[in-house]
Amino acid sequence: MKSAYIALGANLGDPAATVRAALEALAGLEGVRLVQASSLYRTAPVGLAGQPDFINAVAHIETSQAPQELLETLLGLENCFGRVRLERNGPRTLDLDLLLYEDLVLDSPALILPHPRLHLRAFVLAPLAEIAPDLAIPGRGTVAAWLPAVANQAIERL
Ligand code: PH2
Ligand code: MG
Ligand code: MG
Repeated sequence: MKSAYIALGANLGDPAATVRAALEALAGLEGVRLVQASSLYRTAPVGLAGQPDFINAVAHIETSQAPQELLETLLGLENCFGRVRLERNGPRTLDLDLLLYEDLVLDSPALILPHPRLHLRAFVLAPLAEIAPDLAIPGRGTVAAWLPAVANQAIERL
């Protein structure tokens, strides 16, 4: 089994209920074991203003799925939750991003690991720091070391 971290985000419908349901759905996936989930966080939108606040969380899983396979599984789950892609960074019922897969560094058209913006976003770093502060982001240092860099971003633990 390989260790991976997934970011969950939602800001349409009942986002907290969606994120909780998505965590359960993750745990029920073939070849996936949910190791730990962070608390839920209410976060201000990053990248595109004028949309509802997000609910964000991070999950640590163990999986027998390969990275590309896992990515497709996550996109399938987004679709199950009614994801419609209209504009970049725009509102969504559910976003599932693969943040880290073991200590893999990958730059392919479909998948970049570690997630290229994970160390710049409080809505990812804060929940990740809750469950894995000492985790290394390949090429960047630990999660905890990056937290001060995002201290100005609005985020509230529920
Ligand atoms: N996701 C984005 C863009 N902006 N902002 C917050 N607060 N939370 C998100 O999950 C988020 C975002 C693109 O995936
Ligand atoms: Mg995203
Ligand atoms: Mg995404």
